[in-house]
Amino acid sequence: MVRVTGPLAFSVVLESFEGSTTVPTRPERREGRLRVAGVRQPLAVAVSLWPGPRTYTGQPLAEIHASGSPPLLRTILSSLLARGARLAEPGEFTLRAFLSGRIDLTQSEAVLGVIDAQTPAQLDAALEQLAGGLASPITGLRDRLADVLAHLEANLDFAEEPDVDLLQAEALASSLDEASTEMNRLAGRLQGRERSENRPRVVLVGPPNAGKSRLFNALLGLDRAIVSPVAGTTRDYLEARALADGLEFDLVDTAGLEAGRTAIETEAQAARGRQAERADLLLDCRSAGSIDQELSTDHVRPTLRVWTKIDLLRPAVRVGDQLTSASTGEGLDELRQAIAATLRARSSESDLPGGTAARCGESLLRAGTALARAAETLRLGLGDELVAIDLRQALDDLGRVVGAVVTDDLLDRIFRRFCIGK
Ligand SMILES: Nc1nc2c(ncn2[C@@H]2O[C@H](COP(=O)(O)OP(=O)(O)OP(=O)(O)O)[C@@H](O)[C@H]2O)c(=O)[nH]1
Ligand SMILES: [Mg+2]
Repeated sequence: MVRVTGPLAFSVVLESFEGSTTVPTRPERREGRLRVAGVRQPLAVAVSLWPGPRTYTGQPLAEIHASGSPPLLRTILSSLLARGARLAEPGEFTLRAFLSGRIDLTQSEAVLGVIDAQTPAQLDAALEQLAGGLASPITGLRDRLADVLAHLEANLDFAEEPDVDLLQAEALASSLDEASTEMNRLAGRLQGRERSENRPRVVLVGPPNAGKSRLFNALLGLDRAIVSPVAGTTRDYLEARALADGLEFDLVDTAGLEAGRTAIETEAQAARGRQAERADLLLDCRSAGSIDQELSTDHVRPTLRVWTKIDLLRPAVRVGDQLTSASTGEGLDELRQAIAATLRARSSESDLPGGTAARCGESLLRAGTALARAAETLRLGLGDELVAIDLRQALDDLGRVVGAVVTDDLLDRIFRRFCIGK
């Protein structure tokens, strides 16, 4: 299939089409033959034609469907090129969709998110963003802010009028505070999603000798980590890609939780702490085989409690506890299911395509700060001019998120990550 878009798309395609060559006014599919240089027989093809502006790019769009073979594709392409078409740049279709106002910048990135999605959860998140999940609250807020700003600026133009009165000021200040909180919340959703790889991280933690490394190996089905009866075997952390219920994630083994006595141990503990902080999910391992396992760690990250070595002793369990034995394999499938279910539940509420996260986090935070400052200025009665400055700043930052304010450099950075034809 070859796609052609642009003001001249129809004439370029229909020029050598043997069949109806009238310019369509509605979407149409036509069967016919295409004359191409270098092929003696005209090719049997189907041509689909969509007049603008209700197309992906906002411009007329044509598709040529032919039987697939690389030399045939090359021939069709070169005859289209000879007739005045040119090859699209990476992401150019989506760029045109953005430039014609069909989609906003967060939706353009969502297209990339859909293409790059590795898991159903990432696909869900990207599709939600494509449907305007991030853009609509921001666009709504920009509209409200623009109204407030217009109001303030009208007041400024009539200098003899008093500043916004006190009651009005308080109402306005609290709605700005609300908006500021909303922006910080959105920025929070973006945080931690900036890693270039979108795989979630699942980190094994727990006391020394709890059986973390052996569980790590068992979940991977490989002997990667060193396992031994000596407490404190694992020093550095180990990381490997794992799969649970169709969901890919990075599994991380860490040093047992204890106070470091030597420099190496202290470093191992620091590394464990850093890994735990970055985790999307912690597997807190306790050995069912030993009695001093009451160690409670109040984890900041979502956690599954995992009993290990249940072949040795059955522990008293609480709801949600996972029972496993790396030695008999018992409970491993259930643990995989639980990992996948937890990651899916979490990511559908917090995941956003990584590209958007990296680009917009800063702007949202800046907008949040500007709005909070504007509210403060209003309350202190420091004058409408100062409030207006902060509102303009916030509008600008929010405009960057949805692409109402863009620079060529930004467009280049986003769209060159696409492949050609998207
Ligand atoms: N019977 C039994 N033994 C286990 C099981 N899992 C681990 N072990 C044993 O428990 C000991 C400690 O296992 P490791 O996996 O090295 O423990 P760890 O938590 O990684 O320990 P550190 O790296 O020192 O923090 C080893 O002797 C393992 O063979 C299990 O499911 N059943
Ligand atoms: Mg270990």
